Amino acid sequence: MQPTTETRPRRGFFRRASDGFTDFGSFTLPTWQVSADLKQPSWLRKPEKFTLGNRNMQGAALHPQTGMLWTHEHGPQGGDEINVMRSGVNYGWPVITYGANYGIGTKIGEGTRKEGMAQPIHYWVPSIAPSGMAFYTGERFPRWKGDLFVGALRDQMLVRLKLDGEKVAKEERLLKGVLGRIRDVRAGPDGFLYLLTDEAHGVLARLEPAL
Ligand SMILES: [Ca+2]
Repeated sequence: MQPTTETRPRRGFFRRASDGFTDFGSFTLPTWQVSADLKQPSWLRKPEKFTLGNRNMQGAALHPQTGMLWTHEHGPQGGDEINVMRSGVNYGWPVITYGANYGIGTKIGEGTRKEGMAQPIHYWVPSIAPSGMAFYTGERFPRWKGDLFVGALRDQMLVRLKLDGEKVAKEERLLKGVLGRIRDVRAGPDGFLYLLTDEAHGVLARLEPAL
């Protein structure tokens, strides 16, 4: 199976993100980072392979307290997800998903749940097209401390997720349609949030608290 040579990316073209057999949709580490005593299921035939069943990651950030790698990925038509990466875990694609086939909306795989495959800690139906991801640990927005921020392309907004451990306790949608397609979000060392838009005349915006 050969990866496509299509050079103009567009949502929905890359249908074979993972088929469970090739390296598409797996998350790999350089071999020097892999501990020899990691308990790995049989599908991890290659020592550098860390996870399976990831579809199309568009954002990642390390949790400021736990150090765990949090990621999000685009679903097909619905089913964008947030996951926490753990060695040896199968995150489901293309066997389970909350999305559907593009255009026709028919079912993909076997449904939304299966034993031995991880559920996302959060998902969006319909898709918001998440892009960029940052934990906020600054002092400028005291009520946002510890929250996870995710940009959105399709829905042109900034999503604030209030967390309770590895659960999403609350979702707030900010700046909808104000700046455009938000490609990246970062928390600056100055405590402000910075947003990058994906537009012909894109902007780098600094989010400051109102006085
Ligand atoms: Ca999944």
